[in-house]
Amino acid sequence: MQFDKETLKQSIVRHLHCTLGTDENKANNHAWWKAVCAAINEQVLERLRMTQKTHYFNDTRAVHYFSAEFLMGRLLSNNMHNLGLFENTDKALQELGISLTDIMEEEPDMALGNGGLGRLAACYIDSLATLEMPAIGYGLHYEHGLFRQEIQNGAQIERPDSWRDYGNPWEICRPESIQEIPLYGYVETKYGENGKIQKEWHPGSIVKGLPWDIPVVGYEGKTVNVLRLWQSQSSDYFNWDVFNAGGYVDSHSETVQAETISKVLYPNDETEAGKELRLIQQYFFCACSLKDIVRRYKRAHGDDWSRFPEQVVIQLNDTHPAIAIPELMRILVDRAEMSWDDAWAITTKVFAYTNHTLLPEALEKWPAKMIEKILPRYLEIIYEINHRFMKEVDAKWPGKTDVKSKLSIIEEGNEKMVRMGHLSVIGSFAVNGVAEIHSKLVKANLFPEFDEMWPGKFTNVTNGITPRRWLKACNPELSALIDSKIGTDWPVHLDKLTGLTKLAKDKKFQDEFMAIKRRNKVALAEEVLRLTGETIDPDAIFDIQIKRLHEYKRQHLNLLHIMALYRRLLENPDYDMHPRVFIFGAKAAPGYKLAKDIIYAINKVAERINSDNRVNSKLKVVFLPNYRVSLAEKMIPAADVSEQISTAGKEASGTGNMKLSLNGALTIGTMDGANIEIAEEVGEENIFIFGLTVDEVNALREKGYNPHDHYYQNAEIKAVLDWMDTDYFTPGKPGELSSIKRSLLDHGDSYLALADYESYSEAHKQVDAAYRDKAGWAEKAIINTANMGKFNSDRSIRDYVSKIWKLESCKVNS
Ligand code: GP0
Repeated sequence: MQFDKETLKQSIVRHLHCTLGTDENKANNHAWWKAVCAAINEQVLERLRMTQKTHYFNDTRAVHYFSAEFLMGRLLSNNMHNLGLFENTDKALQELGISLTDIMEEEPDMALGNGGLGRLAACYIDSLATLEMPAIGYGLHYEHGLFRQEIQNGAQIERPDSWRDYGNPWEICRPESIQEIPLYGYVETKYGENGKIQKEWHPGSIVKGLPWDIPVVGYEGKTVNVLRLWQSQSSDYFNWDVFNAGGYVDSHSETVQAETISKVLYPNDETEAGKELRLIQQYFFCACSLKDIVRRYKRAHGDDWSRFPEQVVIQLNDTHPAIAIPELMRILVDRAEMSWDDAWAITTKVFAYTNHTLLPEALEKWPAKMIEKILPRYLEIIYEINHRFMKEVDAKWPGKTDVKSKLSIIEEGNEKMVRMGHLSVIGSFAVNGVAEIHSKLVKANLFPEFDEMWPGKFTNVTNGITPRRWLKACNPELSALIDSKIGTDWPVHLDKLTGLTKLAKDKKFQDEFMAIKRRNKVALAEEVLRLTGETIDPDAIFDIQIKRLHEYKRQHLNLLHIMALYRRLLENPDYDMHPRVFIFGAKAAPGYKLAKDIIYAINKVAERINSDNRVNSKLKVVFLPNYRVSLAEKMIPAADVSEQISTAGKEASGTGNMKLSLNGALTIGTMDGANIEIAEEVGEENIFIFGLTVDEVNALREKGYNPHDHYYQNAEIKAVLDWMDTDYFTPGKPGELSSIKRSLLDHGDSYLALADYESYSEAHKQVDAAYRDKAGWAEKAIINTANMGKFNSDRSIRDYVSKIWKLESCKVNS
């Protein structure tokens, strides 16, 4: 049953009356939004039911995507597009006198993730449903997602995010599938008949896991999979005073209360806090999910475990769910009373692991003591896994204790630590990095001996993004233009965008393409005015850097260059540059001092520049508060320039780089992560590459890097850094920006910002020159869009399916 305009109209009004208890005259936008969601949900839930029935009857092999984060954003627009109901809903609402654009703004983002890793999971479940793969996402139903960012006097303030305060129309509560999860306590060793040792865990407490299902609608609405998120049952209050005082998450009580487990997402991206509650969160959702999987498997296969690895593959999104490996061992050995070897044979056919970073501070380690306290039986199992693994290492490298201690799951030292990366590699049948270069570095630098032990276990799957959300839904005008030129099936066959290549030099097409870009810029300018009070010129170059705030991502390199431009303009009012607006969006982890200082500095520099009428016809800077998926959807279609400027070797892949290029922005970037593959696809003439390569970075470090050399040799660098010590940007408060200077000089500039500065500045001159050639720029922008086919997340999923999961798609009957 396809909904036409009339049916939709009736359904929306019926829901307004019968679900929302209001009517057309009284309803505000929020009520209209809910009524529209309810109307769309009729289709969603029908397809969900059909999908589940089909998968059940076909007893399909399925992938289970375990992730501590799913950064879903808003779902209404996405679901309408994927069901092909967008236009009819729009028309139906028009006839009711309601603006669809306005009511879509009512939807809070589901911000159950920090950044790239969480958004990747969201794109992947979209592609899995689109490709009609039997798949389920498993994660945590955080009551509070990533904090809402406010900017007060230039500084980031964290406010709690309450995405469910007025209910979430997309989630279905499933109390019939509650799981009970043990914690704490002790292990009893028993001797059964014929001396067989049996372990029994006597838990100190039990928590309940309540599942919420979010339907995941594939494109064209054939398959609707689910994302199942676990809530620990809560009743208690959450102490917001502790939250705001910077204590943020952890309660001071000795044992974590059941209800706090799923209260809040840890806001640290690419760092590990080592907090007990975080470990419990990981364990909690893995244990609930595995029980759920086992229950479903047993329903079909009873106690015959032999087919388990044929039916179940579990993808670990980073090491956050690695505790699932010993959990499956516990189920098989302690519960199903299987021999260790049989259990291990099954386990190592079930798990596969994706590595997302090489940053040492992001590689998870847990104190063995902590695991012992919370999960006593798991520590024993981890020791046993390690013990047997050490024998293998010894067989391969006899007597080499250094290799053993390097590879051991247990890091010896003052405090014994459990290395979750090692556990993941050892317990998985496949390990992948997320871009070509990153996967090479994973093998060569992070896990070389593991690669030697198990040739072929390591592989690459380059990340991707869903073109449904990141082009079709967020850039409707460009999508319509593309439809008119190459047909309408590009959202599932993104390679077809190459059909635009032949139009790249076509004057009329260039004009249409750039006119759309300009209208998107006008729309963003309005948003900027609304959010910051700043007026920006749509004819300026919109130069955008959007991502988490991290030293390795080098927002401060961008800032140094902005300050340098400002200085050039002050020294020479005729300094020749096309007007440029630098636009930032970034959240900093609440405890990451320097990251917050950089946000503050960007805002202070922005204030000074924007209010300086000597320069602000040519230069402006805006920092948009509370960067999140729904804001990204407005910024990306309006970008001319995409800043992807991480230190080579540090950004595993990047995915914002793909989104921006797909929408016709040109990248200024280093040879890092997927930038390298983007350059390959679009060609060197259509991207601005600068800076040290991975090899050059290593060579420089080898030789000994001294940032002071750049400070003394480059007058502009010196002037700009010294400027930070004055009160020019912070009147009456000199030194407020000095921490950045100190990090670059006194603390050694760990991410080589100064080493790359000159090359970056030169690349920006090329950007400026290129933009003045209107036709040349349009051609480059079109070529960028045309060549992004590779970065469709459908391609990534097909790679996972063929290289790792060995899944088959399953048609769901209409
Ligand atoms: C990697 F290790 N990433 C982590 C992490 O804790 N959080 C996170 O978002 C990111 C990488 O930084 C990335 O390069 C990558 O593309 C993404 O994971 C998905 O693989 C940022 O885009």
